[in-house]
Amino acid sequence: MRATWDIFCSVVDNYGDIGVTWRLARQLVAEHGLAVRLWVDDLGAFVRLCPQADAQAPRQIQQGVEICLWRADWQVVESADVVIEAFACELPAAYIEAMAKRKRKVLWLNLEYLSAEDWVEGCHGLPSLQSNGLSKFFFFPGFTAGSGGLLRERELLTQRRAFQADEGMRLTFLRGLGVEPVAGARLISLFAYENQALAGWLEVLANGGQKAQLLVPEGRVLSSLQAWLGGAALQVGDTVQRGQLHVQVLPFVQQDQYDRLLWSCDFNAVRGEDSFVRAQWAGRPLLWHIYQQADDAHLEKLDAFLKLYKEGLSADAQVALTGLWHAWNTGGAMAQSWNQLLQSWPEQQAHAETWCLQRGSQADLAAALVQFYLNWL
Ligand code: TRH
Repeated sequence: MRATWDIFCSVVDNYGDIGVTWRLARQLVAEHGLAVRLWVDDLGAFVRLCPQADAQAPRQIQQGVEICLWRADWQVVESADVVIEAFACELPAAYIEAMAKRKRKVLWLNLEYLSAEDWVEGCHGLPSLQSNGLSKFFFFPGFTAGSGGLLRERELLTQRRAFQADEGMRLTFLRGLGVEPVAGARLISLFAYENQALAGWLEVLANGGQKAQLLVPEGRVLSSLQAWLGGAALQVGDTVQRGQLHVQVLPFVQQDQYDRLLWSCDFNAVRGEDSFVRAQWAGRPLLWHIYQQADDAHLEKLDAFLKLYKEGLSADAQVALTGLWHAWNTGGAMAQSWNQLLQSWPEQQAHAETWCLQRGSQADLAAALVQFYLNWL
């Protein structure tokens, strides 16, 4: 009998929680043949990622995954063989009871947030004994072999390479989004939170030596873009030009389409967790707007990633990258480090591909979870 998996997702804010769990659930079904239920407490957020879904349905099947509304008034259900609480969300007490009572033992995992910090390897896979006698294991995604790895579908890098090698495919895709590439322009995607550093970057792009075409999916950064541009509120489909800079507002697309957008661009500004990983799989230079935490804890996470990512870059390229990422995440001045980055552009491009290939040679997160379960049995 195939193993059953329950994934619990509480949507805190934004799309990272549901983005990660939806991607994981689909992969467990498609590549590992598992029976997966995804419990989500905010179907509205889910519908944004999966527009064909029904925001009212308590249960529905989408791409082989059973999507279940996680209601506050929990109705007792039998627990699965493997239970994942994503990002330390709190499971319903009655469900935990059902796990403890189940004849066949249950693997209980807490899937943590992604971090490149050193301590991750030491904590990955550790059990914690709960008061009801069950053990909960901490599963840490990460960038190194000693971590739980990164979400990466089996054919992703092959598909990405085929797409990038075929200019026709790229053009068809972009035109499908209503984007007509501007001749000679550097194509940039922008997905970020509200960001004070944006104005400085837009300024340097507008006054740059090369044209830049900025594609901005609908979302929080539009308010910062709007502030710089002035004028009427931005809408999907709007295009604006300032000097060398051409800006276009795109719709929020499905995850697979967003991947293709990242693959199509020369440079990707991404945020949070999932888009950050997807930009790495695009094999193109990137800029990360990290999710802000109390006491600036996120800046340590940012530096931990930079420390790993910078390995193998020349000193100048490292300085440019660090300067740019710090400015972006602290509301600093972007112009100098952007211009420095342009000076090391071919190196940054080659490095992004190398980084992607290195990470791509490690086990992916879904496979690592399945292996963890098999070892535990
Ligand atoms: O939305 P986010 O800011 O999510 C964040 C982070 O995960 C953060 O760590 C977490 O603490 C917080 O949520 C609660 O960024 P992220 O992780 O990139 O998730 C966005 C998802 O949206 C991702 O799966 C990609 C997807 N996406 C689309 O499907 N279409 C689009 O057009 C765009 C721009 C994104």
